[in-house]
Parts: sequence; structure tokens; C-alpha cells
Amino acid sequence: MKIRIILAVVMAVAVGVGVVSAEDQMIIKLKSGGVATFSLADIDTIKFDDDTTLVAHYPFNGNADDASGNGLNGTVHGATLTADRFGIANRAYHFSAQDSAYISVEDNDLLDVREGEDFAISIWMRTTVQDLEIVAVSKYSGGSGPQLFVDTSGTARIWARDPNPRGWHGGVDFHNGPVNDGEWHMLTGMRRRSVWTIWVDGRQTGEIDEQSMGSLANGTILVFGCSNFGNFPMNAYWEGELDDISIYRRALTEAEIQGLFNQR
Ligand SMILES: [Ca+2]
Ligand SMILES: [Ca+2]
Repeated sequence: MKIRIILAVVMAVAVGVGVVSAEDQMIIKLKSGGVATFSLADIDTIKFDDDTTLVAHYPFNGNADDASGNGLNGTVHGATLTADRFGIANRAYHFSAQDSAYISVEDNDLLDVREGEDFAISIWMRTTVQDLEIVAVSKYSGGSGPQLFVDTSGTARIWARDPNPRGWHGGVDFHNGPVNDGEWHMLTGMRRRSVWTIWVDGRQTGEIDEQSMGSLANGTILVFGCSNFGNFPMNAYWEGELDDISIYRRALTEAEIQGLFNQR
């Protein structure tokens, strides 16, 4: 549940007067009648987020928790914290194929893209893998679901499959150059009505307009760093780093993608 912070002005005033002691508190009165109390000394940042279409967000800053407010926290399987694209320690995850490393999130209705719905997935990634398909984000069950990955030529792609009779969608895979060059890149893949696009570092590099898409809903887990194809063992393990994974139940605008790209 997202808490609407209505008394943050109390916080601003408290901070504005200078010294924050361990006893200073922020008190939030909820519409439900409840009260939530926080020690100001424990608060790092306060963010007002009315974008309920951001269904899951993984900043990977010290853990794999979901920062969207929806509680879709990740479970880490062998991935290790490492420096992010700014060189700050413990703010991204390293995945080793040798360790079969991945992060999983339990299935949730919020992650199910229904018939006709748009969606977007944005990530930061780094890899030097050659000649192998490696998967960054997958909710593919073997029968349905989306997947964002880097193919054997080092090209970023997004596709999804819905159950018969329609089958495969997207697969946008052209003109985006290899992203397996050992540099950090931001990949954004999305569907807006029947148009699929993929973006590298905030620039659209692929587009395909195709048939309407059925429901991608399934009961499988969401995984980062591999594909599960609905079965264990996992495969197509990521080798390298992943960070700042955001999943939206709508398409993003170019300005929003630029905003993500320039976010620190
Ligand atoms: Ca991070
Ligand atoms: Ca589901």
C-alpha cells in the first residue's frame, strides 16, 4: 500500500530549524485513521510518488527490495552487491553464470500484463559476454510473458509471447549496436498499443508495429539475470551487472526515458 504523506511539512519545518535529534519524529495521519511515526534520524529521503503505474522498482542499493511501495521484494540467489555506474559500492548486483546467479520475485497480479495493456521495462546493465544469449528480465513461463535480453550478437531485444493463436510479439532487434562492450547502458523496452520499441541510453533504436497482443498473465516468478522458461534449472544466465530495474504498466514517453537516463 502506498502511503500518501500529508504531513511532510512537519518534517520540512523540523529540518528547516536546524538540528534534528534522535527524538524528533515525523507523524503521518492516514486516511484509514491510523498513524505512522518515524524518527527523523532514521529517514534518508522522502519521495512523493503518485505514479501507480510504476509497479516495481529495484534500485539495488544494498538489497533487492522493491522501492515502488508495492512490496514486490526480490530474493537474491548468488548475485553479489557491487559498485554502480557511478562507482559507488554496494549499489548494483553482479551476476555470474558460473554461480547460476539470479534474483527472483514472487508472482503478483500487478506484474501480469493483460490483453491490450501497455507496459515498459527499463534497466541499467553491463556485460562483455560474446556469442551467448543472456537474459536481464524475464517473466516468461514457457507459454506466455515478456523478456528483455541481449542476443548472441550483443543486441538488446524485447519480446513477449501470448498463448495461441497469436504467439510471439516484439522481437525488436535492429540498429541498436552491440551493448556487450563492457560499458554501462540503459535499456528500455516497451509496448504502446501495437507498437514495440527498444531504446539504448535514452535513444530509440528499434520499432515494430504488429498484431494485437493477448494477455501475458501467468503464474510464474519474475526473474532478473536469467530466464526460467517455466522450469528449473534456469538458463540464459546474465554475466555482468544489472541495476535500477523499473517495471511499468504503461508505455513511457521519450521525456520520461530521458529523465531515467539522466537520473543519478
Ligand atoms: Ca543502484
Ligand atoms: Ca500472475
